[in-house]
Amino acid sequence: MSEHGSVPLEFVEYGPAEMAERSRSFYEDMLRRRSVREFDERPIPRGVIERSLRAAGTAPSGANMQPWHFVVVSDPETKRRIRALSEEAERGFYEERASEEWLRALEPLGTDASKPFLEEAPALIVVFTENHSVDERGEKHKTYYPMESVGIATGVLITALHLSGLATLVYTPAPMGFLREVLGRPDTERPFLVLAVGYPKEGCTVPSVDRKPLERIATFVDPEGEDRR
Ligand code: IYR
Repeated sequence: MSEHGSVPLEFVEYGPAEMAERSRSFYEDMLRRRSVREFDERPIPRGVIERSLRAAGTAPSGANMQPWHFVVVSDPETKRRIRALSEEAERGFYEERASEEWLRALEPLGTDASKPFLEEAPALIVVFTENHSVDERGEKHKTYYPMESVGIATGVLITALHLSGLATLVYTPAPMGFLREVLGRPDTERPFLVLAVGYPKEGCTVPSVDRKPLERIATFVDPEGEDRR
């Protein structure tokens, strides 16, 4: 027995038919998730955001350090500042730093330096990575694999919001150090990305894109002669 204690695992096993149905239904739900760049200004339920953040906080993390912090911004003045500083960073990107190849890759998305969604979306969730975590006693601990951990937690967050009926956009201004100053976060944290959240604007359109087929995104190394299930 570990000196740190353990508890029985709560695990739900489904029969094969229910398992297949659950995975099919989840996949169909996820197929409808799209990055939305035009938001309705209607407010969104705070409880849904809080539960989605709790869900994100269940993500696995290096040495269980849970190296994430989420700042939920609905204050119009703070959103306005984030928009102004983001657009300034984007002008530098689109007019100077971006390579021709990068700009070509972005063409189908139709993006430019203008970021109205940062004010229109009722909430911006700014995700921070903790390079050090501070525990309840105020003691500092190094975190492990913080990027991987926060990436996984953000995936859970996006999924939770989508399945609750809200749209999101992952937004990464470059450089984004200003987010730490604007939101008063400590220097043990680094901004990871901004997640704009809300209802899509009426009549909203999204780029027509397709998803790579399974054969291109996955390889199965099966024993020879094994039946596929
Ligand atoms: N940050 C810029 C550029 C941009 C970069 C990638 I990679 C995208 O997938 C989309 C946009 C912008 O947001 O316009």
